[in-house]
Amino acid sequence: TQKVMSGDWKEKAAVRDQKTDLSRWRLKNDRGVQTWVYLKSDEEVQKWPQSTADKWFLNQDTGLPDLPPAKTPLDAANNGLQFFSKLQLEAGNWACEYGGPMFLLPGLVIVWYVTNTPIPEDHSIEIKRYLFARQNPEDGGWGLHIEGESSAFGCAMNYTCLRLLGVEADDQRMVKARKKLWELGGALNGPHWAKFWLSVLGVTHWDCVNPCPPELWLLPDWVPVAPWRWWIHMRMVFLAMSYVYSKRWTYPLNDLVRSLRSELIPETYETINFDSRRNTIAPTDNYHPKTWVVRLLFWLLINIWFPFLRTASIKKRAEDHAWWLLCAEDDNTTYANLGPVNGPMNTLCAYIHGGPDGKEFQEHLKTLPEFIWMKGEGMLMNGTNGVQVWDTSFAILAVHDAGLAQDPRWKPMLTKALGFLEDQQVETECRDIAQCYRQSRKWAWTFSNKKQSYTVSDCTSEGLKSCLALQSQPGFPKLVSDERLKGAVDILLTMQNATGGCASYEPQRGSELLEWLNAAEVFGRIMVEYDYPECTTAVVTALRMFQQHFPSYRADEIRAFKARAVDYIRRAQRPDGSWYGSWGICFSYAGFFALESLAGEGETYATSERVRRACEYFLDKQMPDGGWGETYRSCETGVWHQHAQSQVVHTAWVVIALLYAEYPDPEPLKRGLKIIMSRQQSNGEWLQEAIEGVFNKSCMISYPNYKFIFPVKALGLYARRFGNEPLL
Ligand code: LAN
Repeated sequence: TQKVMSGDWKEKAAVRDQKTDLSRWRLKNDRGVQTWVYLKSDEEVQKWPQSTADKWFLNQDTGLPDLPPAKTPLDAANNGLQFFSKLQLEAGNWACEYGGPMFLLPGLVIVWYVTNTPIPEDHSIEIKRYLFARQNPEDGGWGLHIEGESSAFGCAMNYTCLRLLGVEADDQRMVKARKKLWELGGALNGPHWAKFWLSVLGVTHWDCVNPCPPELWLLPDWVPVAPWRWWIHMRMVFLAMSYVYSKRWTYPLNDLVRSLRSELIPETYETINFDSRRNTIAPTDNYHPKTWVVRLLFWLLINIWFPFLRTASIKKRAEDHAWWLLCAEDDNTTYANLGPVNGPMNTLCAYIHGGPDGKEFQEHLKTLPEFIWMKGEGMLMNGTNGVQVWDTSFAILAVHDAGLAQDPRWKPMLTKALGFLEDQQVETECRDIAQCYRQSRKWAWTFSNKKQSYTVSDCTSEGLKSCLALQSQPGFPKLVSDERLKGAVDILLTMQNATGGCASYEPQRGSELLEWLNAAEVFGRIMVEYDYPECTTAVVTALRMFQQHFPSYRADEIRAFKARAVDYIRRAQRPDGSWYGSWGICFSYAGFFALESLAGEGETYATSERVRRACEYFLDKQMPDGGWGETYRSCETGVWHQHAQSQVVHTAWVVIALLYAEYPDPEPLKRGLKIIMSRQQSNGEWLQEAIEGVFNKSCMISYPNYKFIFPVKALGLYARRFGNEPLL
């Protein structure tokens, strides 16, 4: 056991693990619909060679050549693009792993398992390899995300996932994980979502799951807590959950599940009072403790509503309506669904409703693989069905802002990227848009692809800016018509909150007091949409750019929108000069957005006390090596947490922030850029450092392309302002 504790256990066990032949994996990209394929025959391998991007995703040698060493910022930007351009896919977009969250794969695997769906062996092998690779070395557990400390949620779900894929309970790594889970009190100390999934599987009993009544969908729209007002991810997860919960559907008991009961719960199953465990939760998992309000509500539902008031006919009406909404979601997204949690859950709903041969269930099975990603350390589930539109727009704008769009080396790449955005602009409205509470989507851009079809304020904005920026320059084709550009602006003009700020998918529809009903425990700020400096800035800058080209289109509305939005940005600044970031880590991310908003109104270091405060905030945080680095704890706590090492991405963000602020002294920027340049590899690449993104305050998510996009932008913007003198 001494050895087992020393870390050696992991390597030893790994020797026994199977691994597929990484040279046989290919990313298939059908106009932005991405799936990984494992080629079984040598003939297929011959016919379909691995691309440079495939190799890079799989952590294989890309074979890309060494470049002349960069001396100036623009040398470094061009070297970076030399590498990054090779990662562009045939369809014109960029792709990458979008992992980080550690609660997604288990949902997928549980759904496959309980629906008796055969899991391809290559998938099973690689998922196991990934989960073991991501096991925390100290305690053998898993957290909410790859960098997080072990939690009951992470341990219970990923342990279960491995067992369903055939790992033995006496595998040393499982023994260690179990020990950690038991220390945390076992699966009954997990959050609501763990209890939900484990009750589906039959490891726990439905009585330990806090109520999810589909009846909420029958409430009239004016009711302040009606689900249509919730943040879209919460209401879509709740929709599927409420359907399954109402059915209390459970997989028929078998030996494996019986064994899991004793592995995951340190008590005798038969003696457990499950109802008394609805609110037991490990401290590691209790990021957002439930309020007395939501506890009281649950008590009333359990003790009064379900036993005495809920008639069979109400139950049926609620389930029928939930099913109708589920079908609308499937139709409107061609089964892609909003995200990686409701996707598998809707699959289960379809199975419960129509059985294994039902059309909906079969369609879901075909679509689920679009969430899967294959990388060097194994197979994982992405946070969306890809990053296609988002990363492609950001890439275009980085080259443009760096002043390199006219460089003949990058024109073909940019033209292809523009073609991709043209192809991915959403062309149609939803069916039954009002009844399924959807935001308008015609001429919007999404985060991933047109198939998923969800309007996002900033994705539409970055898409619009990319098209405007390229199409107005000589040498680029005009692919997106004026009418379509105006259509995107029409969408943006629907996105403003009463405060002036913009949210993510929709304007805020319910009171922030709804956060009192947040019952997910592991996440913060999830119940309604909020104002975000990032999203607001994206919209403001898109409207600004649009007005330069179309000064008379809805001019008054746009002017008023911008003024109110920038005013929100001013109000959102904290007294210390910072802005809290919700989608990237953390203050460095929101800061460069906010300062871009202000710069457009002429507020810079020279003219604005507010901007000077923001600059001082960042300069205070500069590390002795000249870089910047923030840890994900900033997002959790709302206070800057210095990273032990400076980070390329954070350094780029802060340099960009200071450039937007027109900070007069180039010295601190030079020191930052030197760090970025010194970390660049001889082939132009930058290597992966700490995780970059976040959602819901507590869960981190990877943006691997940011380490190319933002350094290029920072280096180029610097050269445009201070000249392209050698820095190294
Ligand atoms: C995303 C990814 C992109 C992100 C930005 C565009 C960066 C942001 O500016 C707006 C919000 C948005 C679209 C966003 C919202 C929440 C998502 C979809 C995610 C962070 C990716 C994963 C996350 C989703 C909620 C994960 C599933 C987890 C649940 C709690 C349902």
